[in-house]
Amino acid sequence: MALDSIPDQSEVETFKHAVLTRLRYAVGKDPADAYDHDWFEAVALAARKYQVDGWEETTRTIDRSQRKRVYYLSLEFLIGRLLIDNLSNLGLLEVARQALSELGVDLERIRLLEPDAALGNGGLGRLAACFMESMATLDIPAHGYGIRYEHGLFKQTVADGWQQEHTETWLDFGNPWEFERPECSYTIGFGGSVLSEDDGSGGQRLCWEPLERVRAVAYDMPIVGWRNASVNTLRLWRARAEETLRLDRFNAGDYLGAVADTVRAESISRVLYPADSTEAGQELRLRQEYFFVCASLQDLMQRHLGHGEEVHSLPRQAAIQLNDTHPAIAVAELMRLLVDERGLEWDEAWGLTVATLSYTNHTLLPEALESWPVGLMERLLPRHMQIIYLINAFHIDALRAKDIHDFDLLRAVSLIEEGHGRRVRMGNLAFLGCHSVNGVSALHTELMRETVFRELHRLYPNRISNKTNGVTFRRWLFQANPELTALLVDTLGEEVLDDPENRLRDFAAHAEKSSVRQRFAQQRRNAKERLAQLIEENLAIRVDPDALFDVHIKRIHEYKRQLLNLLHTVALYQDIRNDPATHRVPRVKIFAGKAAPSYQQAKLIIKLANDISRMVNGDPTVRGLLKVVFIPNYNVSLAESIIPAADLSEQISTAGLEASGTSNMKFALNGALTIGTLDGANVEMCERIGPDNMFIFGLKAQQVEARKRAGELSMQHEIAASPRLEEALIALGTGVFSPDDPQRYVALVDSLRYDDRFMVCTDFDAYWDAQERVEQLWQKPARWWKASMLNTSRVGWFSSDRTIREYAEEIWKVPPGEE
Ligand code: 26V
Repeated sequence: MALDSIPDQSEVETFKHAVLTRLRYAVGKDPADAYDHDWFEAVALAARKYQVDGWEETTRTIDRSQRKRVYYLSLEFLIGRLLIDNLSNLGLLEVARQALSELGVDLERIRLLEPDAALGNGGLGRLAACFMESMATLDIPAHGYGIRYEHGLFKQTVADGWQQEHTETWLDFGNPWEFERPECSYTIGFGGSVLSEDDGSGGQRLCWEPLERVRAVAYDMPIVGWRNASVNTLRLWRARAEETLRLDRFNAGDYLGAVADTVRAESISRVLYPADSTEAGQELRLRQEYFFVCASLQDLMQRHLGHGEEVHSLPRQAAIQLNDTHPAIAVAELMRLLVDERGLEWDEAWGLTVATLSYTNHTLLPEALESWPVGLMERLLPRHMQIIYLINAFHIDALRAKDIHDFDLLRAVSLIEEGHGRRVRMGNLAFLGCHSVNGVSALHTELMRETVFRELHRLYPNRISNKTNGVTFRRWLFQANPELTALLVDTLGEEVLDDPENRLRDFAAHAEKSSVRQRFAQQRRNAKERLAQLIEENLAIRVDPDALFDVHIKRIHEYKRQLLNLLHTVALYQDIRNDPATHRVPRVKIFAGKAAPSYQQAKLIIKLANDISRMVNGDPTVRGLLKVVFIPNYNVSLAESIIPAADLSEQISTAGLEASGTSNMKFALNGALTIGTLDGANVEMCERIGPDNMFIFGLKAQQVEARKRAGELSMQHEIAASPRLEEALIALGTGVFSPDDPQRYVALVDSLRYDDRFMVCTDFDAYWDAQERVEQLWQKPARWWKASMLNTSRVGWFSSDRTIREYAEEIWKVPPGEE
């Protein structure tokens, strides 16, 4: 069925009945008194019924077939809203729309009442959510495991230009998609000591006696694949105290003390860590990591053994993927389960562990690589620390046995970082304990081999492979952009919905037809009008939908170079002021993104965007030519509104630093042209889309490295050679955009002049020139729209279905089901 085809009336009646029954018996409301939110809940519960039917079937089929299962362990799942996702994958979208309209309810209105589930920070968490959907679509028996945070990523508001953080409360009205499973819970230990006990056959066995115990309770969310393929499970753990109320203390009048243990235990699943990882040095973060790993391994082991399998067949029946190093403690935990609890010999346990686990790396930035102080590990996870020492000793001994004595090499591959304060390197632990280690784009994988894992790669040359990221087209094209989807269906046939990876290619031929180009341009125009409306409602700023929408949306990080874009904005502003007559391309610069609460420089960048916005938008000389907006509270839903409305996608990280990027793919899929560096997946996008249909600029990764090696990098030379850049820096540094506090950007400008770790000044002129090329092409609409359509047509390969097929075949050895 096409997305907008006319639904069968009997299905509509059935759905209507399902909604009304749930409204009455689950929500407890009569249609006459129901609020919009009551309707939302009733519709979600009705949709859930269809999910559950498929869920039971999937579970039965997998149990019967004894197929190998995939376990995706991730501290983050950035899910977003699920109503349209679920209805659409169930093939019920139009049925629901019609049923509700016959009940006098507007699906468009109630869908906005669903909170945006933000159990993740950015790309890594969103990738996990796309993967879950693709695995269900491809009939791969998979479980996602994570934490059911009570509070997701903070809500961002902007007050006087500064980011403010507010607690996110997605569970306030309950979560209609989840099933609490109180019967499925496990004990998680912390602290205590390691005892040696008799193993019953004359030997000794080490046994961990934790001091503190917390319960992990399962909450399941069904994940339904496209066309109702499989329904898999996302199992999220909630921390509960073993004993919720200490009655003795309560009766003695100590009301706080009575619940103190509960508060401590339950804090583990209270809130998502908002830094992409720098400040995650806290003990609580390590507790979160171990908590969900321990619960997940117990759970999957119980399933494995429950099916009559024995422990030795684990790698044949289970593939466990570690999403970054956050779950890397799984290496030590699985060893502990096998050796201490099941009595296996070390070597055998090690073989099983390595064969079962695999690890994905998502960043090479040194400050983002996880390591834990040995002291903290010893206190919180004493047995794991011993196991890590043992792994390290066996590993180093094996190297010495191979006559490898090079001190620098041994130091580099050790699990323990010696220095001021010894630390456990989680990246090295994951590398050694997994049979497969992968990067997320070709360039990133190459850099993994050359930098962070250089020495380990020399020792294990077959371990690292590449799996370039992808995105689910169901959410990022069909749901986010129904109008473009309808155009694709009209021109390419319905098959495009089932096989966009291949079918989209045929859209290229249509790029030659002016009638199709016009329709393509029209759907963009409509999306831009809707975004303009959203901007006006939120910010009281009017933008012209005919202007070029130049969009930079992602987490705020220095390496992502929002500053480069802002400097361009300032230079463009000054250029227009100097000579408004020569400027012919009206532009709207659109920014959105959150800064980690403790990342001062990122917060200052947000303030700068807002300062520039206020100044530029209030200046009548540039009116009609330049507008700047910062849209607060970037999240999945906002991305779904912005991306279809973008003409230009900003992917301008310092080359070598963005592991992949995934919004780059979403933009191109929706036909935005990319202005970008040869970084992350941009490189592979360029190979497929063609350099004529993108605006590539700037230093390449190797050039960035060469410049860094050259040392003593003063930017004076670049700045002196670029009067435009100099002028922009002077304007910032002298308070032109911050008259209330002229000093505000002095330090920031100095860091660009004298340090410029991210090569903003170096790349400035090249970026300026690339932006000029953008304007030239924009002034030739036929060529612009052709390039835009070619983007949509040529990005099929960046589907997460393709990525998942590669993981399944090459890492997990799980064949996809019947598609
Ligand atoms: C963490 C940190 C923490 C310290 C400051 C700098 C910094 C920069 C990045 C990160 C991200 C950690 C992991 C992560 O989210 N990586 C993202 O993963 C995406 C999915 O593979 C990928 O597309 C993004 O390029 C990558 O940044």
